[in-house]
Amino acid sequence: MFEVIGERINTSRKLVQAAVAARDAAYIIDDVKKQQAAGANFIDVNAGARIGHEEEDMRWLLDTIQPISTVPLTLDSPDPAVLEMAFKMVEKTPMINSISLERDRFDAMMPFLEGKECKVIALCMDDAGMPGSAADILNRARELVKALNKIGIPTGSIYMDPLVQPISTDSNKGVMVLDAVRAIKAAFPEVHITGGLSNISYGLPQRHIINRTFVSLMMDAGMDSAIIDPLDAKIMATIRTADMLLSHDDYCMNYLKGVRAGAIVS
Ligand code: THG
Repeated sequence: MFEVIGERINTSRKLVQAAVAARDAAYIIDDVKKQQAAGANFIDVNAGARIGHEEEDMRWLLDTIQPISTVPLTLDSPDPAVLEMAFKMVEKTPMINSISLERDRFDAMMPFLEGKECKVIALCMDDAGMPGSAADILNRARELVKALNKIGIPTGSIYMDPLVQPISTDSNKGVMVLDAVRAIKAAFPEVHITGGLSNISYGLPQRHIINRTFVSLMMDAGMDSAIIDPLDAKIMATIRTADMLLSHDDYCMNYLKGVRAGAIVS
């Protein structure tokens, strides 16, 4: 079944940043409870936006969220030291967001991840920047799987993020990432595919319809997880419906449950 990573606890969002700065625990707790009730399978926690405060903000967020979280957390930081601190704080096996092939980050993350039990989001990013073709994405995915397997992370614990890029700058960017996802799944059937989706619509009007249509295409290609806003009822309904249409919902049970709960309307 598709796994939803709830993206709302991120200090790049104005209201979350204000709540974190004011140490308003009630706001954060309410938001996490809403994401869980809406069907989030993981809660992403990103404290990166208040420069110079990331470590203390992450610590406070984890102290605040952990007592009420019913699902595991996705620890979201580019800073290996913040991830290491956060990893030590959590009780449920977390998802680490993220590792990439960028030299500094890769070299710091490898010893940290070695032998650990966790899920890992692996970005198809290296020091040359964003990937330029489907083959480029596949090559980076291969390197990441190889390196992670070597330090004891099984392929089934890897969530590959192929990096979605704006279609407004190059009309092939949709097909490029869809082809890459198919190729990664053909080479590594056990690997998960995840990522943010909203980059696809960057620079275009009416972004939600683009994001929603794109997620169903990505799911057909093999995406089985995404970092999204679970309170966006329309994208959640699209995901539940696409999951059923792609044979991931025996007897249409989840779809019917969603309809009865009022979460899926046409
Ligand atoms: N891949 C991986 N991790 C990621 C991303 C990714 N983590 C961060 C990000 N991308 C996904 N998370 C968010 C969280 C919040 C928002 C977008 C992505 C968001 N953005 C509003 C906007 O852009 O309009 C901010 C507006 C506001 O509320 O102030 O809400 O791709 N592995």
